Amino acid sequence: MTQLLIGGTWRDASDGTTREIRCPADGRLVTTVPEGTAEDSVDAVRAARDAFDNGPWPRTPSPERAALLHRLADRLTAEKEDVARLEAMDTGKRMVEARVDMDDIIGVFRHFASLAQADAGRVVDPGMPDVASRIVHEPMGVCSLITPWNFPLLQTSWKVAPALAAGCTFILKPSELTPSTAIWLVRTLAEEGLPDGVANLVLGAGDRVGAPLTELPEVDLVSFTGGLVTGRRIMASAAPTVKKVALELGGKNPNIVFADADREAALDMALTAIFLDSGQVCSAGARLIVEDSIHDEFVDELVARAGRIRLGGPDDPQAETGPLISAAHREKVEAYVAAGLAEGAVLRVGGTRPTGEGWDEGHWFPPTILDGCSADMSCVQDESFGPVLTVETFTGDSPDALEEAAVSLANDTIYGLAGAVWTGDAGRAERVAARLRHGTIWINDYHPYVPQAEWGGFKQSGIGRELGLAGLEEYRETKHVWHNTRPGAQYWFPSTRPDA
Ligand code: TXE
Repeated sequence: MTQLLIGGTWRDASDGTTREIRCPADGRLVTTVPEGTAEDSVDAVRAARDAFDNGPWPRTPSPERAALLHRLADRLTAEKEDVARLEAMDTGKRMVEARVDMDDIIGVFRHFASLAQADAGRVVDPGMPDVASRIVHEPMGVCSLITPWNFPLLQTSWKVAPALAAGCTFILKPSELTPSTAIWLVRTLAEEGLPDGVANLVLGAGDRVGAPLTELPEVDLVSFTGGLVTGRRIMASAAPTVKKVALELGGKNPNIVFADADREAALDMALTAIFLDSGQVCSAGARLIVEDSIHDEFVDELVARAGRIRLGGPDDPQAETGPLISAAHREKVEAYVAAGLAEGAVLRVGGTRPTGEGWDEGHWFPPTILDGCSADMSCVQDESFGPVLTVETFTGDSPDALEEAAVSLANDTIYGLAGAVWTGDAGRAERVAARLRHGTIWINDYHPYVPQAEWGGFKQSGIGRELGLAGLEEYRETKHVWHNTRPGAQYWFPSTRPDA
């Protein structure tokens, strides 16, 4: 079933428009889906509102909500290969990576199932004998969940799992480029007994279907993962009705390597940091900030290894990373590289798309390294979201000055999602980690995350946190209940006394 799901009914777009989904690796037709309209979004919001106000889900006991999340995780475990294939076809990523994503998603659903009963509230001591006072957490309400194309089902699970655990209803709008696993998800939730109207699915481009999801007063929360420019627009459109907004807007993440680091580990992970999933990762280590004394040796080896990374599609057993998501995105990455070169960066490897048979049908771009960069260049400040690494160096005439130089480069960005520091000196590692203004810091590692730990950005990388316990709290309202157990008139206005 490839349709919209609104209030428990599967249907086509109200104006009958459809969109072809093509695999970014080779252009093959994957599926055809409805391209929704603003009218469809309005209907979906109303359905979610009705399910929240009048339906059973917000009042379903938390163990039952947890059980449903576990059943979803069971279904994904059983259907892992099929769902991974849907993801690989929509994104062009290798099956190997899509399978890893599925394992992560199963973990996310189980994590929020385990939290559904967590932190139910607390008793407050009001300091008065005849008052019972308590804090309770209630579901936030109707949530618009807007997700991107790089890890489609994974990023969706970071929103859907806590929304359901908390007792919310939602409208899910996946990226128009990668809708297939979102369709699987809402269908499977319905099959597992989620009441009608709790999970609604609207497909389509943001400028067609987005406005009602971010503007209508019936929506209580908008949770968005995507680009900074779209994030700003969504925040502005949610402002007039004072919705809660949760935003994850990517980053320009520093990867600091001191000369005393384990050289082989730092080299290997510098490659993974930026070239995993062809750089289409919000936490990609796109800025290598390397101590000047090891720059030449370190970057020469990095360039040699980057040039050996093999590109290939979902089923290519030799492939080590996949294509970019779309022709438009590749053009953006190419323009970003061109701007870097115009500003004086030195191209060390990559930089031009492969051409010829087997390449022309896909959106390929090779691992690329721009050396000789400085913090005032646009290629160092702007997110490319592609396989492009910029290299900066730091030096200092004392250990403190060295650390200061590294930290000040790493914090010289409007973003603040993630970053890493590589050093053999544990004290230095902790000092630098403490000063980095980023939401996740890896010490002598890059990229691992677990659903138990919060994820999100400082500065313009976003607002709020996903995963961890905070990732559940985003979907809950806090209410104070005050119960006077011995009520009596107090006559604040003396003239209103009956005997006055
Ligand atoms: O993302 P958009 P795009 C960054 C990356 C990339 C840039 C643009 O730098 O190059 O963003 O990518 C929906 N109302 N990231 O254009 O526009 C859209 O349909 C409501 C970082 O693909 O942010 C999709 O579902 N929704 C990132 C989602 O927003 C709207 C992941 C993301 O699309 C909308 C992806 C509107 N007005 C890109 N306009 C990360 N943080 O990981 C668009 N959308």
